[in-house]
Amino acid sequence: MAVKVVVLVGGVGGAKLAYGLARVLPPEDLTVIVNTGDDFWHYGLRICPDLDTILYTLAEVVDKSNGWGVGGDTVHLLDALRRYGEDTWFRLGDQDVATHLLRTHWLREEQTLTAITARLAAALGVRVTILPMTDEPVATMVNTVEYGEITFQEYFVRYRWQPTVKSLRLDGIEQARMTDAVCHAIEQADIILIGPSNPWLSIDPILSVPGLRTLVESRPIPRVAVTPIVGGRALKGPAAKLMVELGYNPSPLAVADHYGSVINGFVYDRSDGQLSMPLLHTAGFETIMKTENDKIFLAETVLQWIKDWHSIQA
Ligand code: FO1
Repeated sequence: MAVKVVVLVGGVGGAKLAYGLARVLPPEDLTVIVNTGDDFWHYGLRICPDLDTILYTLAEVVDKSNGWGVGGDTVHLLDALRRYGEDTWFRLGDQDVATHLLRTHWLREEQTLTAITARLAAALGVRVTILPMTDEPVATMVNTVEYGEITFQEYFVRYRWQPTVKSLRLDGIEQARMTDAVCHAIEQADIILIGPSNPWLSIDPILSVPGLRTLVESRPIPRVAVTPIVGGRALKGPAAKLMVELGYNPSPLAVADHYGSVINGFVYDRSDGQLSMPLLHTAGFETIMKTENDKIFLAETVLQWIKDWHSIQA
């Protein structure tokens, strides 16, 4: 029996688990729902960093050292912009720009982000379904001590997530609608996973799309998050620093607690010892994914563990 898996992800961290899942599941059984709160306009181009990170990772063209952008890409466009005196704080590779150009062109033709993402994925040979969390623009705004409210990419890339965060706001979230594709995928899923992405910056925007959190919570199936916090530190990026600034202890327990009734299972890193969390199925596995084999192993291990506790027959 086929097991349909939906995974909610942000960028680089979530892409690793999505990659592992894509290697162990038939493409028709995997749907990746991606945060679009990081999306922004830059030089008139619509840039969707997390969607592209997932797309390039699953297409096996991602820059492996950064985890984003296209491997081996050149930066002639950035060099030319610099000659005009521009501050090129957001690094855009030349091949990557083709993605943004085409996406922007198709958006101007009033195609949806869902349809555009499907076209880009098909062209790159990706058969797994990649879905933006919504077709409406939503922007994660970061209220900082140093610069006031700034866009996510200014916070993350321009200031290298060093500003102190006071609060977060999702601009446009009230107008965002759950797409039919996202709704259908969640309704049909046998397992819902949350990747080891930043709960506040990457997963909360997805769960905040009106109706989405309630729909996930209503599904009587395994709903399992994988920790992005190991040994009190973030696997990548600002998760632990942000947790402290928002008043949380950076621990796997705090992450599980934050997801609350969205999840009924939680995977933490085995180096954190034996953790038990009331009302949750928990397991400690090797969650740090450095190599291709690590990604495949974690995906396989998590799926097998879920099948064992939920007696789902593969
Ligand atoms: N991340 C950086 O740290 N610096 C960059 O200059 C940068 C450029 C960039 C261009 C295209 C793209 O799709 C992603 C890019 N990223 C860059 C990654 C990205 O902004 C973040 O990793 C995510 O938004 C956080 O999930």
